[in-house]
Amino acid sequence: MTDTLERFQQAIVEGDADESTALAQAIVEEGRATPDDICEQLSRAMDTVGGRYETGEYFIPEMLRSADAVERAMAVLEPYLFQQEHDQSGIVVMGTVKGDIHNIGKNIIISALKAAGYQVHDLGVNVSTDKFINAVRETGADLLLLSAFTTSTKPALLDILARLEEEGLRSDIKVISGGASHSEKFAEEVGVDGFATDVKSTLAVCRRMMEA
Ligand code: B12
Repeated sequence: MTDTLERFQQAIVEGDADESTALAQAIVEEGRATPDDICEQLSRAMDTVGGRYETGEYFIPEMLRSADAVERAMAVLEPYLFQQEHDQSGIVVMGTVKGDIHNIGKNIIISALKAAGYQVHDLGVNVSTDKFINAVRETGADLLLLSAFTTSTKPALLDILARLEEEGLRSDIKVISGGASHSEKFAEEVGVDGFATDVKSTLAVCRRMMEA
């Protein structure tokens, strides 16, 4: 890992948005770190933050400061991380499910999908089942991507799948889920078509589902 990347990770853990943004600029100027390296460091930093929250060293305000440090840095990093391709790959509806307000991972996936040529409809966070169903119907989406970061979101995911079935939409769309605290077992229990853990695996599963 380069020294700049290491300091970048540290700035996020410390919730120093000025420093993380300046270091993001330095990373872009140096041009040495690969997009995968950067995404990995960013996730590691947030894992450290989550770990400190679990042990009682950090509280909500510290998590929010770190989230802000990522968001501001992402504004600088986005064009470097995700090079624009121009082909139309498919229509995606994406949002964080009801009861959940985490959005960093969702926003990163959306940037990557847009750069890969998908038309993405971002419904935001704490999205109700009705809003997902309406968006799927109105956009004629090929893929529905559901972010769920806390394990208590299981009923919300099950509700969305049940409603897709009830409304006769389930066979027309592939449903993919992901997010922190989300395991393959969890995804299987919910009954989605696909699951992924990071940018690379998400793009791969989307491509596979589009070809199916
Ligand atoms: C930052 C943070 C917050 C911030 C969120 C700010 C924001 N703007 O998003 C705030 C402070 C608001 C917050 C609140 C809470 N949080 Co919180 N939070 C985190 C933390 C530290 C980082 C999340 C993050 O941004 N990670 C970095 C990104 C890049 O990774 P990611 O989100 O996993 O996304 C990647 C992949 O998952 C994937 N992905 C994401 N979405 C999707 C979707 C699809 C379809 C696919 C295929 C892939 C995919 O790709 C992304 C890019 O690689 C995590 C710990 C952690 N290690 O993740 C806890 C964590 C998720 N939070 C947790 C908890 C408990 C809470 C609270 C309940 C705390 C409380 N007592 O109030 C509340 C819940 C609020 C709510 N109703 O949602 C727990 C969840 C535990 C569980 N098992 O359910 C965690 C795991 C912390 C912990 N270790 O205890 N949190």
